Amino acid sequence: MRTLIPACLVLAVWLTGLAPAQAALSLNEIMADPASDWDGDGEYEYRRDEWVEVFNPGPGTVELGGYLLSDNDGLWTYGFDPGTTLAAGSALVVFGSQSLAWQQAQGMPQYGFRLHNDGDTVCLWQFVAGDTLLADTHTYNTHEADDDRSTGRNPDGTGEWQIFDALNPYDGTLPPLGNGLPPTPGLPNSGNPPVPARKGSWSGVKGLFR
Ligand SMILES: [Ca+2]
Ligand SMILES: [Ca+2]
Ligand SMILES: [Ca+2]
Repeated sequence: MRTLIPACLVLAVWLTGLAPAQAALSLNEIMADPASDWDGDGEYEYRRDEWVEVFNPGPGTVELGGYLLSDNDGLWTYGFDPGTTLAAGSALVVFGSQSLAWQQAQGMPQYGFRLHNDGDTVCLWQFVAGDTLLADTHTYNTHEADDDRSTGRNPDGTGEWQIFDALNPYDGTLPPLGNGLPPTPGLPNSGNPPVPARKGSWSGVKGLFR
């Protein structure tokens, strides 16, 4: 577990000779440049409040043991607990604070997700039957990683990547474009109403789902 890996796409080609495997779990939403207390620990911190969300598109429940996240520089950033399950149509968020705690428990250097604000790649791996498969990967651009903008799939799990920019609208022309929807850590990305405020807090966004 302590072994560093090369850039994930290179390793994926080496391991499988293929593009990302057809897996039961997808990367679904990424908050690379948080400006709010997203993990709810009472304070903003640029590493602890980053987050990565995965989604199970179905049809069955997925056992998350054996799935790991890495960054593109060769560092494992989080391993899902064996025995954890995710129902079809459900999303699960992992905050930077959880990544730091997991790395500490593994005796690894504690960098968290290291989601660079000038663009980066996130990789989702699956260990299965002695093989390491790249389940999903997403490379985002600088404009996707600005204060409290997330980048995510719409529809969930299988859709194209868009910017969820309700808290910090993107009015440029580079793809992907903003969709005016709020970031939704731990909740499906689709089907939530646009948020009119230009800048807001996560507590304000959460209020929309009560
Ligand atoms: Ca926080
Ligand atoms: Ca960041
Ligand atoms: Ca979401």
